[in-house]
Amino acid sequence: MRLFLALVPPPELRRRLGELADLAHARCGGRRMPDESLHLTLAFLGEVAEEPADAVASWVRTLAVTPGRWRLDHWGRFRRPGIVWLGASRTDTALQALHGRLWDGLEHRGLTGRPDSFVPHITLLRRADTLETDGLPDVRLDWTYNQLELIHSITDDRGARYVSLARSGTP
Ligand code: 2AM
Repeated sequence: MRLFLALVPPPELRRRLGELADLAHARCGGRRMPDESLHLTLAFLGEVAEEPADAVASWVRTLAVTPGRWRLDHWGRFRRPGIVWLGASRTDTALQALHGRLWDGLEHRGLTGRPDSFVPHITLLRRADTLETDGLPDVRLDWTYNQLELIHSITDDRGARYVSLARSGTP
C-alpha cells in the first residue's frame, strides 16, 4: 500500500488553504486538490507491504511530535508535474529536524527512500496550465501543529483519496 507521513491542517486553516487553492486555480488552472486532501507530507514511504506497514503504524502511535508553528508565506512551483504549492520563504529548522528524525525511525524499521533534501510544501494544484503565480495574494498564515498521521493513498479513476491509518500521540 502507498503510504506517507503528514501533518493535516486544522479545520480553520484547511478552509483558508481551500480559498487560496480556489484563487490559484482561477489563475493557473489544472487540478485543484480537494480540501479534504490538503496536507504537508513529512515523509513519502511509497509502496509498503502489510507487515512493515503495521510496524510503522505501531511506531507512529508511540511518537510525540514537539509542538511547532510553521509560517506559510511563499507560493512555489514544481515544473514537473506542474505543481503549484504553498510553503515557507525560509527553511524551517523544526520541520527539517522532524523529517530527519522520522527517516531515522523509518530506516531503523527497514524502509528506504530517504530523499537528499526536503522542501516542505502543501500542493494546491496539479498539472497546472501555467506556473505563473504573479497576481496571487501575499500570504501570511501560521500552522500550529502537534501531531502527525500515517496516511494510505488509494488511487482510483477519480484520483487519489487519503485514509488516515494512525496518529502520533498528543504531547
Ligand atoms: P506532492 O504533493 O508534491 O505530489 C501523496 O502522494 C503525497 O506524497 C503527496 O504529498 C506527494 O507530494 C507525496 N509524494 C508522492 N510521490 C512522491 C515521491 N516520489 N517523493 C516524494 N513525495 C512524494
